[in-house]
Amino acid sequence: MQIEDWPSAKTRPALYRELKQLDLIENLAELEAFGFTVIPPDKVGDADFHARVLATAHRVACERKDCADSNALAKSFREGQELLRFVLWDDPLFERLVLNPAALGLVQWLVGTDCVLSLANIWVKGQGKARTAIHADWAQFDMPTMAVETYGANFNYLVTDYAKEEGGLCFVPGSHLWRRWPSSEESEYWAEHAHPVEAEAGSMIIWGDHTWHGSYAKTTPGLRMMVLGMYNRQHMQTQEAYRETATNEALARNPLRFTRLMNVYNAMPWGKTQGGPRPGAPQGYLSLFDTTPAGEAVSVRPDTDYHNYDKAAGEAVKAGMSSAAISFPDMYKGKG
Ligand SMILES: O=C(O)CCC(=O)C(=O)O
Repeated sequence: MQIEDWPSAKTRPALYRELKQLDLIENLAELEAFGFTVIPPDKVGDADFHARVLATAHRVACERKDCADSNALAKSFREGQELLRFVLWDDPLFERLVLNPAALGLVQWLVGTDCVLSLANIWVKGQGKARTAIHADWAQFDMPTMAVETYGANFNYLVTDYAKEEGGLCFVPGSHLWRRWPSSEESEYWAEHAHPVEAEAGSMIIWGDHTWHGSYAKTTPGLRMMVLGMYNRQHMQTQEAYRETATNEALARNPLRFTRLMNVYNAMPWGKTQGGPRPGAPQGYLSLFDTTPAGEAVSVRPDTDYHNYDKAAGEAVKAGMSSAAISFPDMYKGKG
């Protein structure tokens, strides 16, 4: 059928058309049916891109762990695993990775076209018994029943090949429909019965925060390595401090979608003076294919004096609210 820009569907038609252009409709169906999907390397990037991610991930991990090379890294990770946190600013290649059209497109299907980046990590695991228990990424621990919508979504970019014996990721297919965390007994059961992902390096695995998953132990020598990106809905606290650490230079060299990922135009929190939308905020659907650097059109959040009441700004707010009723955006039209 013809996918039109139906206002009731907000930005979904535009996103759907681009996912179709990327030949990802089957992946989208897998996400809906089973709660996870694997994007093959050729839909993620070319050989040069994959070679650069491999080299960069190894370099950054070796630098963090003071290892001369990957052999030394593998030795230091025997019987261990670690998430190397907050790698986004360690190399501009990670900026490319979090904007990868295929991954970001499917993530946006799960958490909206205005989602923000929550974390970017390199996850390293060595040979041994280390594994991750079966869990869901739903992190609203005071809300044990999950909302219909996912609040978070992940990609794992595989730096090394994945299989059960390689210590790869595993899923409980269909569990995203149960909308609850596993009990400890269920987690124990599925630790031995979850489906292991078999995929080659350069693939990206995508799933939302409802899906039960974990990983197996790596019984073979060497390293299991991946780059993990997690995205959240805009109202949530991110796991890593992107809004606070993004620079104007980083915004300028990237397309507008990166500015939105950094959440620097979110008006909240307010102090005594109510903040409004800041001019220059990226509007509407932002294409997955846009690579035009944003330049000086955007900027990071200015320093704010939260304790000062700005009388003129207050008068403007008062004037804007002086009509008979305070109005709210129409939930069923326009952006979303
Ligand atoms: O690879 C693993 O051990 C688990 C990965 C995981 O839980 C995640 O990326 O959210």
